[in-house]
Amino acid sequence: MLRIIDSYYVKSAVEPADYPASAYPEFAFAGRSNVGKSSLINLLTNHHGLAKTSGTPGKTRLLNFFLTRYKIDDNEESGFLQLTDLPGYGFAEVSQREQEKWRRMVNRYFEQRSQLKALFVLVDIRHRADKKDIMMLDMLRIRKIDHCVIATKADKIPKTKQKKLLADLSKGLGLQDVPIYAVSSLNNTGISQLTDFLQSRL
Ligand SMILES: Nc1nc2c(ncn2[C@@H]2O[C@H](COP(=O)(O)OP(=O)(O)O)[C@@H](O)[C@H]2O)c(=O)[nH]1
Ligand SMILES: [Mg+2]
Repeated sequence: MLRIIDSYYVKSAVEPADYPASAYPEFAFAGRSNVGKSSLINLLTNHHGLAKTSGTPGKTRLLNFFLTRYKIDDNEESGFLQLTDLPGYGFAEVSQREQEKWRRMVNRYFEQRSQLKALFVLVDIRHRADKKDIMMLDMLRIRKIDHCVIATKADKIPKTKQKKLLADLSKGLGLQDVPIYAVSSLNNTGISQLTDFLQSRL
């Protein structure tokens, strides 16, 4: 099992020229504002407060880069990987111009970040498949960027109902061979599915 044993915030950037130069395998987190991206990064890195979590929506408008060191238990293997917190999307009050800025920033990141291995697309397990998430997934499909979907806040739904909700979400989002996992950052459940996914893409 892969475990992240060290992590730190490197920098925030908008322009490719300002991205960190390191070429370690990189994984990015995308999703609506407030879906739980920062909480998940904190849990995954076991580093409380690494990515800021807040109830205030839409505050992060930058790409936030984190460097981490991982260890793989079974074989003493260790190495570095980068995690990137993408700016959240989907707030109604955000202007057309802001949305266009977001799209340009993220498209450039997908185009230029050659060390990008895969994306985690986060959706709230309680919500139906959403236009903005489908748009995000379309961007990934078109660019052939590997990804999985994480249904967050699974603690809000009884275990017995999760399977059906995941199947509905998968269908609604048009996932074909893309896995979807239920995760709770609050209760620390489902995280091993994420670390297994990461490990398989290193
Ligand atoms: N119940 C529950 N709340 C969560 C979970 N993950 C995040 N939250 C809450 O959702 C809000 C937004 O989380 P945050 O990580 O900042 O979302 P971000 O905007 O996507 O980075 C915060 O109030 C978190 O405490 C979870 O797994 N379960
Ligand atoms: Mg955040």
